[in-house]
Amino acid sequence: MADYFVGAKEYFPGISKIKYEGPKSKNPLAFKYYDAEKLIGGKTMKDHLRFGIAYWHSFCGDGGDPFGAPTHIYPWNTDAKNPMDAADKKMDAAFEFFTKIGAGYYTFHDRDMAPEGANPAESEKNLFTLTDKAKKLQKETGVKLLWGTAGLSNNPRYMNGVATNPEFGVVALAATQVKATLDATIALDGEGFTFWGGREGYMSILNTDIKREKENMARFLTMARDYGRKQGFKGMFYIEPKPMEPSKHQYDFDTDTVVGFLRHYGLDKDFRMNIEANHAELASHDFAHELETAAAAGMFGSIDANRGDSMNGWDTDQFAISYYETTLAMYTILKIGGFTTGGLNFDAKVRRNSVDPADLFIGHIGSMDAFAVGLQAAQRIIDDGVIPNFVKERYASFDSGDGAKYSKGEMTLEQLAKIGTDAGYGTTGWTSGKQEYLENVLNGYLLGL
Ligand code: XUL
Ligand code: CO
Repeated sequence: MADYFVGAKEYFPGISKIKYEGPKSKNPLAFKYYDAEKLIGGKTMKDHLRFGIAYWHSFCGDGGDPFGAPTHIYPWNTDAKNPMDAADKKMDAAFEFFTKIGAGYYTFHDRDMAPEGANPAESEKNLFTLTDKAKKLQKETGVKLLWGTAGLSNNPRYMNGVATNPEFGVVALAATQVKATLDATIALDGEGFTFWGGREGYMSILNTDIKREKENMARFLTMARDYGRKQGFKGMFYIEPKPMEPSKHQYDFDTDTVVGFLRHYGLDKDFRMNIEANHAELASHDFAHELETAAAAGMFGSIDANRGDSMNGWDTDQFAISYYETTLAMYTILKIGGFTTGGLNFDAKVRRNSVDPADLFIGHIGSMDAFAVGLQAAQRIIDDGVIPNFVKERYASFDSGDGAKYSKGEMTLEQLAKIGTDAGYGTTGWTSGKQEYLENVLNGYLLGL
């Protein structure tokens, strides 16, 4: 698409549509590796990576931190007559950005898009006004909605929890937001709907009934699922695991915890994981571990692409730039046949002191390039076959003979023990895991070898 802006005003003047210029380019506002139409394993990079832009960080995050005032002063706010006017202008800026950066998708919270009103009906009206505008802009630009979500962490009424709040009235107010945001997501042909439960957890066991809170949470999610399906929502529901922050103990701790919860309450057909790299790290997991765990459970859905800081214990939401991490992430995605409803949503923000409007582009460009590098390296892993074949071979003793019988469940513990007794100790088990070798092979792929 040609250079483009959607409203009365251009919000990122001097920046045109970001182009692929190749690895030798020194232009900070050009892609070095992300070449949207380039085919990797028979599919374009664009279709593999399904990039999404997070409305909240990119157009709402003000750079403020617990120690200092906002540093990101946006013209769509300073030029506005009132909050609805600001929301309208912000959406012009958002679609200008989506189009110029060349991302096919975006994601939003209800409150990112439209301000809360004086009562639930007014909040809903505000959201639907902006939804109508988004629908029009999606049609004009071809940008699509990856997922919507209700912003249920910010308002003080949620300080004791959302669906897990001990006060029924709060749960009912949360329902007004989830219902309206589902309606908006459906109207915008969203491919997913996410629940991130930052307030679904607790701070003190002394005032908390865990059993009751989890049951209430499952009930709430079931109602949301049923309402969405009744309204014709065909997309995927996602849970985004995170172990802590802002609550001390969050119920959606990590993928395995959430998989167990969803299966226990019969929600596993409609819900999948939205895995965030920085959240994995907070749960003491690698990003790749969370992705592989979700894939192994058949419940991988989407990705919130970012990175943390291994020396910090909080969610720094930085742009993912490590080729090592993007390669392992894309390897998992390729192994399971690619994204279906999901994509790579940049749940990432520029730093407090990154105050040039161009920095928002540069942050996204770097991470889009990093995933493009990761995609190509992951394809090399698959094409070369050394790593996947090593893994397959490592478990080969379960593919034939007694091992195969064991795998099929055709053996008792007595029969299994007899095989062990007959074989004796010998050197059984003395097989190298070859980790160093495999790490070296992987490094070769990262260098394009
Ligand atoms: C918070 C987080 C959220 C969700 C959407 O850590 O990741 O931005 O992605 O609510
Ligand atoms: Co996230």
